Amino acid sequence: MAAGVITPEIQAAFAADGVVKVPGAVGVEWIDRILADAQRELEAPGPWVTDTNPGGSQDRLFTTRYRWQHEPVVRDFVFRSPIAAMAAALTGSSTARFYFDHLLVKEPYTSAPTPWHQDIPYWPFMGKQIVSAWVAATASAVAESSLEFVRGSHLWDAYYAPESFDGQGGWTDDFRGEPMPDIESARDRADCPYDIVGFDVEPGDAIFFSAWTIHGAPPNRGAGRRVALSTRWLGDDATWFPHPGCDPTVTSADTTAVPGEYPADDDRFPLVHTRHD
Ligand SMILES: O=C(O)CCC(=O)C(=O)O
Repeated sequence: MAAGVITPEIQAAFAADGVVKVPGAVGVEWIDRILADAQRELEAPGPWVTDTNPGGSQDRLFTTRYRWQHEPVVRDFVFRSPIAAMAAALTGSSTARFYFDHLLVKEPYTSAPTPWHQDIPYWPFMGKQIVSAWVAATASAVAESSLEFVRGSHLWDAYYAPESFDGQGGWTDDFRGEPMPDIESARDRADCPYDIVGFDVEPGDAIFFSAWTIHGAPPNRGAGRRVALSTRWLGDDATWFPHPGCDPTVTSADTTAVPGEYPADDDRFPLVHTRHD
C-alpha cells in the first residue's frame, strides 16, 4: 500500500520540519506522461498561467494550474497515483481531498528564483493538515532550481503576504499582511536565524511540505529543463476560508463550501483518499 512507505519516522520528520523528501514516490510511467504534458502546455498554454518569457527556451519560469478537470494526465495522476494516500499519512489525516494541480517548469539558465513564500496565504483554506506534493519529473540539484525550505517554519504561526511568482511584486493588490522576511539576504550571514534545507531530486521523487512551510527555489543555473508537478491536498482539519487577495481561481461562487466549515464539495474538491484502518 502506497501510504505504507510513510513510516512513523518519516511522519515525525514531517511534523518537526514541515517538509520531507520521499525518494521514488511515483513510478517512471507517470514521469513520461508529465513530461509530455509539460511540453504540450509550453506550446499551447491554458488560462491560469504565469510565464516570465513566453515562447523562450531559456530563462523562463512557466507555471500553469487548475487543469485536473479537463487534462487526462493530471486527472489520472490525482486519482490513481499514490500521492493522495501519502499526503494524508504524513499529516495523520484520515482523508485527502484534492485542491489543485500546479505544473512548474524552469527552462535552462532561468535567472528568476521562485520567491520565498508560504502557500497557505494564497489559498482560501485554513488548517494544519494541508500539504503539497512536489513531484520531480526531471533530475535537479538545488543549483538547478530544486526546492529549498526554512525548516520548522510551519510552526512559527506566521501568515505572510503572498507575492507574485513572476517577480512583479504583490500577488493581488488587496491582500494586507506582514511581508515575508528577507531570507535570501540573511542566508549567508553567520547569525542567519533560518535553518535552510534544500533537496536534490531524481525523477519520481516527491517533496511533501506543509502549506505553512516557507519555501522557494533558486534560479536554474543548469543546462536542463526543470519540470515538477505540484499537487495540493486538504486533510480532515481543512476549512473553507475565502479572504481578500487569495487565489482567484476558486471563489465562493464556484463551490458549495461554507466559510469556517470543512469543504465537503465533491465536485470542486474531490475526496481522493480515505484511510481504511
Ligand atoms: O517549483 C517551484 O519553483 C516552486 C514550487 C512551489 O512553490 C510549490 O509547489 O508550492
